[in-house]
Parts: sequence; structure tokens; C-alpha cells
Amino acid sequence: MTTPDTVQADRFDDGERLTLDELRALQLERLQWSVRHAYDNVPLYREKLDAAGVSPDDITSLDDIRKLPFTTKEDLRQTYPFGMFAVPMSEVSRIHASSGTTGRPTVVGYTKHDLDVWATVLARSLYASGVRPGMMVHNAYGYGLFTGGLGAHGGIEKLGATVVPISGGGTARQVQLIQDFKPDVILCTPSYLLTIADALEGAGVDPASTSLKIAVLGAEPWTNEMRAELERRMGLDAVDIYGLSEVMGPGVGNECVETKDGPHIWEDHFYPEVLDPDTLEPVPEGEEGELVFTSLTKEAFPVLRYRTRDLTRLLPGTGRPQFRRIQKITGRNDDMIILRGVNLFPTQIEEIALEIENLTPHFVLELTRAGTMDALTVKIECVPGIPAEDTDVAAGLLRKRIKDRIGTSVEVVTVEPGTLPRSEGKYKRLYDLRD
Ligand code: DLL
Repeated sequence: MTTPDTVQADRFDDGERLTLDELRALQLERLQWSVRHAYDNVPLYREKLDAAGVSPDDITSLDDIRKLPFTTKEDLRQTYPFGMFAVPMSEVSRIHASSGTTGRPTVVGYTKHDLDVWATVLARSLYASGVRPGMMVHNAYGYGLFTGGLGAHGGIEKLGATVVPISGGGTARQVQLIQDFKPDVILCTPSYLLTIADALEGAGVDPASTSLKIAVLGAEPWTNEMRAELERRMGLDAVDIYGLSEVMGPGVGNECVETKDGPHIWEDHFYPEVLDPDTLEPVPEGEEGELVFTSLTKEAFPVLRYRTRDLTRLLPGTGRPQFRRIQKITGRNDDMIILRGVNLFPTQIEEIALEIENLTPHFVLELTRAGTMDALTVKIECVPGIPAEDTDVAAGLLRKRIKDRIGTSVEVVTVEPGTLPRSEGKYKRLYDLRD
């Protein structure tokens, strides 16, 4: 039995062996450092703290975090590109950026020390996923400005595993190298693993027959139903990795393969809060709200109470008992569709579609408007080769279950297998066709 006070042996590093008391003490010390560092070196933080009447010296307990002002994506846009860097550019070893949906990308930076911390939390994430030194890891997260590829790369090397830096896309080559190199582990988005599974099948290879034993999947919302589908088809353990560029990149938190019950947050580096998005007050323990992070050790790009817009719950730790866990993230504030007054997330449709015989997880959502009424159409592929009546039954069942469970009517249209766009990274499910 593991408890927050037991010292754990089977861990990647000492940060994971802290007792709960040691962790809380370290967090406070690091929070004090981080607030001071941000205040002294980033004009925007100084302005915000001054305006809120808060001095870094006022942080004397972890609860004092609530005195700090929030940081939003808008703050990052306004200081584009480097206005929130807290060290001179000569100390910045690397820059990444996330392509915003509107206009300017968000630019983030890392010192040498930041890169080392990132590699450590990523190696820790892989270790929790069951990856061990000596294994071969096929890294199909995109390399480049996106944090996925290079972020994971550093962690794979730090762990002492062998990295195949294939990046995203070029699915035929991915399929070839999986067969030739026989990697133990694959890293990519869940939707891209689905594309790879289909491509293996298309090449006459049973996806469950490859050498792959573990998939570390993230960068987009996915459901436990999708996990079950991928595990069944590919004969592997599918584990959830969470992160975002503004806070570091992949590896802010990770699931443990033995529990698969939502990512543990590596709290010695990233302090989580879950708040009511309207009042910005903490929600009662275990309830859903917006995830907010304060970095505790970042040098180049510290963040104070960064609002992620991701919706989840904070739960007690299990596989790593002293670290809190988040419930698997199935939606962001930004992905929420409000259809005639009813809130709906694309993952809810994924969950329902995967329960129904003859439907595939290949679907897109089209939002249209006739007059003043919004309408949502689910375009979905059935499994190949089934009779037309079965297609109709499946579509009817999907429509009915969406109505029963989500409480809104949608149109369901089945399309020919293989006709919807396939993922090569983060999958775009929603097409807003309203004017
Ligand atoms: O997607 C970092 C990453 C790369 C994470 C590879 C995991 C694996 P961004 O491009 O900044 O960074 O996007 C961050 O993606 O706020 C979530 O909305 C979503 N996201 C990331 N991981 C998960 C996950 C990377 N495991 C945004 N489950 C985040 C659900 C996720 N959503």
C-alpha cells in the first residue's frame, strides 16, 4: 500500500520520492522564488502585482497564491513576442511557439536549466507510463516550433531510452519503420495513432501484431472509450500525457500505467488550482472547473496563475500518492459548442459513437445556421462493408443517444469509409460553417 508518506523506490527521480510534507515545504519555497523572479524581471507581472497591491513578500503560505493576479493568453499576445521572458535572450537556449487559432502565435522560451527540468518531468512521465531505459521509442509528435516533438525527445534521451525522431506525418513511412525498427513505445496524438492503426491494416498488417507495447498519447482531448478502442486494436497500453506550451509543453502531468485514472501533476514544478471560470474562486474539492497553473521553477518564462481554459477536476493521487491528479481532460472552454442553449463537447460524441456497433471513431462536426437557429451535423464513417440497413440503424442509434444523454437534436450523416480527413497530429473535429 502506498500513501503520501511512504518513500517510493520504483521512481524515476528523487522529486517523486518526496513525502507530502516535504513537497508542500518545497512548493512554498519555490513559489516565493517564482513570484519574486517574475516581479523583478517581467514588467507586466510587476504592473499586475502592483495594481493588485501585492508584494512578493506577501507570499508566506501556499494559500497566499490566491492573492496573485491571473495570467491569460491575451497577456501573452499583448507582449508578443518576448515581452514576458524573465531572462536576457543570451540565457535563452530554445524558443517554441504554439500556433494560436487567431493571429499571433504564443512564444515561450527555456534556459538550459528549464530544458533540464523539462527533460526530467518528461522522463518521469515516460517512466510512469511503463517506459524503461533501453526501450526504443518512436516519437511521432511534430518536431519544430510545436513543443511535442522536441519536448518528448529530451525526455526520452534523459530516461536512457532510444529515440526514433520521426516527427508527425508521412504515415506510410511511419508504418514501414514501425515494422522494420520494432519500437516498444509510440508517442503521438490519440487521433494520429488511429490513423496509423488504419494504415497498418491497409498495408495488410494486423495492428495488434506490431512490437508496440505502450502508447503515450496527448496534446488533444480523448476519452476512455477511445483508449479502449486503441488498446484493443493495437494490443498495447495507452497512457495519457498532459501539458501545454505556456506552462512547459508535454509532461506537466502524466498517468500511471498501473492505474490509468488521469494524469498526476508534477507538482514540485507546476502548482495546480481548479477554479470556477466565472467567479475565479476555487471550486469545492473534486468538482469541475478551469485548470490554472503557477510555475515553480521556470526561469525564462515564469507563469503566475495561468488560465489554461482546460476543464477538469483535481483529485487525490493514486499511483503517485503525494501528487494530485486531474481527471482526464475531455474538453476546453474553447471547444464547447452551445447548441440552442445546450453545452456539448466533441468528446461526448466520441464516447457515444464508440459504444455503437458498426460506427468508427472517424467523425467531424459541422455547425451551420438556418435563419436564427444553429444546427449540428455529425458526419461519421461506418465500418467498411456493412449493409445499408445496418448503416441506418447505427446512425439512428447515435442520433437517439445524443438526444437522450446530451439533450439536443443533431443530424447524423454516414459517409463512405475513408472519406473524412485523417489526423496527422491534433485533429480538427469541428467545422464552424456559420457566417
Ligand atoms: O499540446 C503539449 C503536448 C504535446 C501535450 C504532446 C501532450 C503531448 P499546446 O499545443 O500548447 O501544447 O496545447 C495545449 O492541448 O491546453 C489542452 O487543451 C490540450 N491537451 C494537451 N494534452 C492533453 C491531454 C501541447 N492529454 C493544449 N488531454 C492544452 C486533453 C490535452 N487535452
